[in-house]
Amino acid sequence: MTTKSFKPHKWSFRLAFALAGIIASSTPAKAVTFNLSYAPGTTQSQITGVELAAGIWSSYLTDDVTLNFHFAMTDGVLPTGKLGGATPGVSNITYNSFRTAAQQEASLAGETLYLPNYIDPNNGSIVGYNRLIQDGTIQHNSNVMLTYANAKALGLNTNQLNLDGYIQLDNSANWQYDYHTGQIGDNNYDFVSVVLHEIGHNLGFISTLDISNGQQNPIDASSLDLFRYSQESAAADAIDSAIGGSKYFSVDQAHTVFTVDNQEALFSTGTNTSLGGDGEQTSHWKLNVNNPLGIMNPNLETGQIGEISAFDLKALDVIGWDFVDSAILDLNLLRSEAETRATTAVIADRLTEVQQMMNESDIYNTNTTTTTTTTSSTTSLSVSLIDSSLNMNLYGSTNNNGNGNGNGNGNGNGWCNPVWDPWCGWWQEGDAKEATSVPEPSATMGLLGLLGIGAFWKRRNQKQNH
Ligand SMILES: [Ca+2]
Ligand SMILES: [Ca+2]
Ligand SMILES: [Zn+2]
Repeated sequence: MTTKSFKPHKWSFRLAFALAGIIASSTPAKAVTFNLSYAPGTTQSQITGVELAAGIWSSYLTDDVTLNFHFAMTDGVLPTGKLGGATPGVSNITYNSFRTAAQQEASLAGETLYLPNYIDPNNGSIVGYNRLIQDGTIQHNSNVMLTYANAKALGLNTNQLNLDGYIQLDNSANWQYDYHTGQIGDNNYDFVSVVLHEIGHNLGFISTLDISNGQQNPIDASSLDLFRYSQESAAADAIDSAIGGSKYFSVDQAHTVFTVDNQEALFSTGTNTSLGGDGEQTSHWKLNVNNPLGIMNPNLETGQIGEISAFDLKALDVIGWDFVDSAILDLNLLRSEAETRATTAVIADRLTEVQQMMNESDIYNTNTTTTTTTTSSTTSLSVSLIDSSLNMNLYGSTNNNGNGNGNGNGNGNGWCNPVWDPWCGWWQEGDAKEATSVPEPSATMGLLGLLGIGAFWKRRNQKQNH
């Protein structure tokens, strides 16, 4: 009797196990693979959180690519009030390369992709795109900025070994690691939500407008910026690359605002409030505290959980990603898979590679792009390149480089030198629910370094007066 009852039990257990392997697969047949490494000191809960966030993105994105991201918890490195930062590798490619690849992908998917065009009046060929810039004029551009990951999604980056991006979260925030339960305490920040957000930037949800900050010769638009319009720019048959105003996401060449359930996809309009920016980096949806447009909302509240939305997915779709919009997330399964992967996670110090990636990118040093440079910016180009090669030590430097001005970064561990490297990355900031619901301006290190703490407080007061 004992053997008889034992055998079928063992058999059915095996069958159940085998079936589980088939039907409970949490990722689509084709999915993005994340190849993650972690700085020494990252805890197992944190690694599991990052792996869960990666697993969630893999549940949506079906591109057959492997992304190499490095993760670190940092102390006093991010600008004050920022929960996390993304530093993607970024490359500058011709608009025609991007356009050809993106159109090809869209047609394979049976979709129509509307991209802005600037047609050469002499021969009728598409040579770039028109953009409305800060001074109200139209500029013709023939290059575009893509994150390394974005380029991979389009088959334009075949480098399998290099780092594609760096993510850091602030070690001092009151983190909680319970995304899978949906329960985050009123005084805690959800760790996984912020990682999802920073991965989003690395995937290509970036804007270069904050870097240009309204200057006369703005650096080339990012792929996402190609879908940023205003009524004014639409009338001029151009994308809108100015700070301030009202900017919307359009996937039909400016005719309509992309909308889901009557909610309009609007973008944040810039950290430079003196130019009319709303105080948030342009690489985000418009801030909506209680009803965010998606994971790329600029802020996260305590107790809040961020989710990838149809808005986020559409934005990634048009810049080159393929996705399944019907993904049903089994968070408990994804979480257990993440726990398993976390036990064999790669722990490594890769800051030299991070720095190399930044050096090779076309944005982390000023004016290294192929756009026309003026005499004065050529001067700063040579200065910044010298700085890069000789003493741009972003991590663990004991030299504050004149940044010890009380803005929270004068700790000898500078994230970025605001004088030579005005652009350091994209942030997500945290807002405590019990505090004012008006967000603090997400000023960049560059602005803080150049304008000083006085300007910071002034702008903050302006915000609160609204
Ligand atoms: Ca796509
Ligand atoms: Ca793709
Ligand atoms: Zn962000």
